[in-house]
Amino acid sequence: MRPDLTITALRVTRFRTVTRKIKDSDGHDHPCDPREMVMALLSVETDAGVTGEVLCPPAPVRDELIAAYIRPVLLGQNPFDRERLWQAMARWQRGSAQQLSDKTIGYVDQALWDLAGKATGLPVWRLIGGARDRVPAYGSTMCGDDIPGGLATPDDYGRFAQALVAKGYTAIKLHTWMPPVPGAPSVRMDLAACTAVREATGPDVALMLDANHWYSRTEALTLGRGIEAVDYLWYEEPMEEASMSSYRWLADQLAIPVIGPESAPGKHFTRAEWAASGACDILRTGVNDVGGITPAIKCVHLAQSFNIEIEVHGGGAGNIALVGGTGAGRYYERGLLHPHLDHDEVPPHLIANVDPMDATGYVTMPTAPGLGEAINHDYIADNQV
Ligand code: LLH
Ligand code: MG
Repeated sequence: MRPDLTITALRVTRFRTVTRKIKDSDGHDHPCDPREMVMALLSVETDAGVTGEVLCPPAPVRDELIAAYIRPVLLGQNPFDRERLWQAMARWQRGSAQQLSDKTIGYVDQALWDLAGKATGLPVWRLIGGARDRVPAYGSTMCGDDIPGGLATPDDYGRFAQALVAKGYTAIKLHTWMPPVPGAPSVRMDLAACTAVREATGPDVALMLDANHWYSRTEALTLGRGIEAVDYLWYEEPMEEASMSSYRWLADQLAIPVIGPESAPGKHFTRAEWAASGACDILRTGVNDVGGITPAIKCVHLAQSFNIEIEVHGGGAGNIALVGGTGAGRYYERGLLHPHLDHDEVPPHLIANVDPMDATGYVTMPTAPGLGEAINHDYIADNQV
């Protein structure tokens, strides 16, 4: 491998693919009949013929952003200088009046990590640090709905939890009902679902709750005390995360670990504030939340330095590399799952999924160089938009 590769081009390929998920008016995913959607493949090309790639939604890699902010930073540079390039992109965010989002720089960063892995012949999790080659997964449900046989009642959650345990999951996280689902949110319904799942799984399955993100302090406290009583492992995002003092108020009163922040902006800086102020008992990061793998590693090292546990939000190749590379998290978040969906169904733009789980509930780190995403390039070429 040459140590002096040069980035020669950035390419965004938009393509049609098929999905079985649809967002409601608040942005939560639910199942639907197969439908067409557009995705993007961001490619970072080099003079050595090695290309870094990441799959992403089209909006964060739209042409005007790539032309104005990303090409000027990356072209002609050494792709191994990920830290320097990430800092240059992050500084430009302020100058761009926030046009350049954490999502955009996060996808570029993941493509650079993929490139480094492919250039060195190493999977990214090993390049990061090779902390572990497999990780237990938790089944992370979709948010509640009003779909018959879906996640419409506490009993639906109980039945689905039993099905997940039968598949091998040793841990399950509920996302309960959130607006615009009729009747949502409801502390009473959330508690009923959490209790139904505990009764359905028995005492040995680890259970977590990610509730409506808009409860008041007192509602969040009532719900937290309720799930403490049925032995839940952690309590996630029941309130607006911009209100850090609300989380400190909550964490001070509950025995169950409060986890966060997930959706709050501010990268590793925000995570440092939460750790320092006692707003959470377990930190949270995610490569698509904090601006890529590079800052997500900083979050993990921050948590380790404070002796605070940290969990990684969301699945996908970048997050797998982070949990494998750093050892962050008791679990890998596998989802979002629903009784009407098969998480293991391979979409047409892939040859295989990146996170197959074995019967004991473990996901094994990919062995292919780079992020390990098995991209079906022929399909993408045939379905360009
Ligand atoms: O509100 C939602 O749709 C979910 O909470 C979603 O954001 C999910 O990714 C999550 O929070 N996982 O932990
Ligand atoms: Mg969450």
